Amino acid sequence: MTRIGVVGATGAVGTVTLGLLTERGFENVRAFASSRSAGKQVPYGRGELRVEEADAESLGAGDLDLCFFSVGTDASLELVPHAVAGGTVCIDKSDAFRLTDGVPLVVAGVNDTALDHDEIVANPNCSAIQLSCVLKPLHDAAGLSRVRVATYQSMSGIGDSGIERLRATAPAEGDLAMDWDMEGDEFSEESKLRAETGKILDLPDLALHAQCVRVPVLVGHAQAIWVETVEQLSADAARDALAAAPHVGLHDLATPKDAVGRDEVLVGRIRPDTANGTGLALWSVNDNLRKGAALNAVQIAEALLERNLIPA
Ligand code: 2RA
Repeated sequence: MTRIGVVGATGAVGTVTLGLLTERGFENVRAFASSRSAGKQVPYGRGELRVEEADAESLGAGDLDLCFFSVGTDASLELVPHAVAGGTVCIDKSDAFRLTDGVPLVVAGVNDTALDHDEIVANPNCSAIQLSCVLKPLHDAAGLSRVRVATYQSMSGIGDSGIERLRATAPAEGDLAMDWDMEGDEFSEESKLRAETGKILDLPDLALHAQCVRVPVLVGHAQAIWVETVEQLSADAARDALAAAPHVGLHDLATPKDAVGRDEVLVGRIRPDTANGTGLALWSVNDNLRKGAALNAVQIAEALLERNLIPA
């Protein structure tokens, strides 16, 4: 039975990860978190797990086959190498290793073939997961030449602090925000979206421009997407390609609420781009805590199991 650790078990993504592992019947699961949360109990199945402190000793002990890390970049940089040294395959949800050469950056259903690794597998940024699920079938159908995307990202993308902040805000006081670090002319989120999507789709030179905004919504990221393709792609052909794609659901006029608790990336409003005779415009929404984070990580684990890269 696969011995699994969930590190960051008390946070928003860790909580969803535990729920998904319960639903899928994983039985040998341990919960880890920082010293602040060690000793707490978290629900698991019909019972509870006692949260253990995540440190070099506990994670490096060699008694875990697989570990999910839903902690920040610094904590991942510190802790993941200890787990790897103990022989544990680590699925890391921070951006610590995503662009590291040799570390697969995987969206289940999009580039599972990259899973040839037995140490670290990186889970992409929630926005890159959502976008890749939409772009992959379009690329397979007609070849992508240019992509523009405007994001509307929910407060849970920040983590627990974002959720608490929105809950404490009166509805009439909600505002847009741009809360990412600047990297030159862009937010780090915008350059991540280009670099990670390029790595996932194996299109390192993909021309992609992103404009990211935070919206006062609790869960569910939305994206307005404009694509140009090498070969002409009609809206009907794009709709057919998306309907056949894994982890994508067609849904016109979907709002973040429609996506909450759902596994698929919802896509609709597929239409010609009136500003560009050869392009298409689309709209997508996704539960950023599920396919955008925890669900994708659990699907990576299932793909590792299928490939016998971790013990069943
Ligand atoms: C955000 N993509 O929403 C990030 C979260 N991981 O800011």
